[in-house]
Amino acid sequence: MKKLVIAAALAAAGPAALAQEVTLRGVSAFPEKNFQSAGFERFIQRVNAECKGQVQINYLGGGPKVMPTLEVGKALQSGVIDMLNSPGSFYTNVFPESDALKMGQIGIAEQRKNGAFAYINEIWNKKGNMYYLGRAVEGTPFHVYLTKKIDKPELNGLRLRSVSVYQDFFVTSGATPITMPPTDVFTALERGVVDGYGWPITGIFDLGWDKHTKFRVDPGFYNAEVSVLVNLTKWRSLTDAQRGCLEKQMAWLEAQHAEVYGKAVAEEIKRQEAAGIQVIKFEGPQAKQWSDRAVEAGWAGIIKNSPDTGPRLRQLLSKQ
Ligand code: 173
Repeated sequence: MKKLVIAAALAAAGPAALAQEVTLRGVSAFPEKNFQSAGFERFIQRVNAECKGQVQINYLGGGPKVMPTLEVGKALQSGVIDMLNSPGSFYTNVFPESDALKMGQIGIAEQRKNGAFAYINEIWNKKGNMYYLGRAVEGTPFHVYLTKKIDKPELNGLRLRSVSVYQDFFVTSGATPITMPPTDVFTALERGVVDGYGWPITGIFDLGWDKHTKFRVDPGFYNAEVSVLVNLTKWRSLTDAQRGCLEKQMAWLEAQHAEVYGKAVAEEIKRQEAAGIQVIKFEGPQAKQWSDRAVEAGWAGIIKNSPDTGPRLRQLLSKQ
């Protein structure tokens, strides 16, 4: 009798109600609990609380402990994992314009309104088999951090830890970029293999780099981007209700960005100062030269590698 009642109730509710709870395997490209993983980790907690019975995320952890940093995009594209927290700069080996997300002069809320978000998804779907679910870090500019002093906005003769984010800007400024994932930077600094590195304003304490950092160059440039992506095949296999629940929790996360990251930037600036990191601050025309060069070099690189999508990405991600 009981069985019959349940069967009738399910039949009445339609096929969606019969869908099983789905568990997604999620990975962060950054080590667990690092600044750049924290937004994603809050999102996971929220999904696992709010989407019970529909969809859950099994967090496999983050950083090279789980998989090589610069292989995360391939793992998502092929479906080895279902969900990824990563900047576009870590998966340019899937499609090079992934790096363009760092150039956003408008926030994710605006990108969702002006067509940028839809265009990003068109590219990410087609070239990466990825669904771009939303942004996990924004509002934190990148900076150059150094072990040696510079007195003009040039980087001649310096060897700097890099990834694609900084590549064109560093080369145009005269530096020699040395590509390495975040978890190799400490040893490279310790051994004097590099004279500095690129990194956002937030997070240098997570991996102990403050111990080997003497200077930060201001102003910062770009807008550090870390986003949550879902394997597209997996995304399409979910029900509307499951997708809707994930979208809803992402909206919840993004709504906190202004407050969370505004506060974090202010705190990190103070913490760097307290740690004795000196600021090399370019002002006036020198600051403009530095910032303009970053933007021009950044877009030139993206448009050269992706002439089909680069110009439209530039238009959609720039302040009008
Ligand atoms: O490794 C990096 O410097 C990088 O690409 C990045 C991007 C976003 C946030 C932090 C680091």
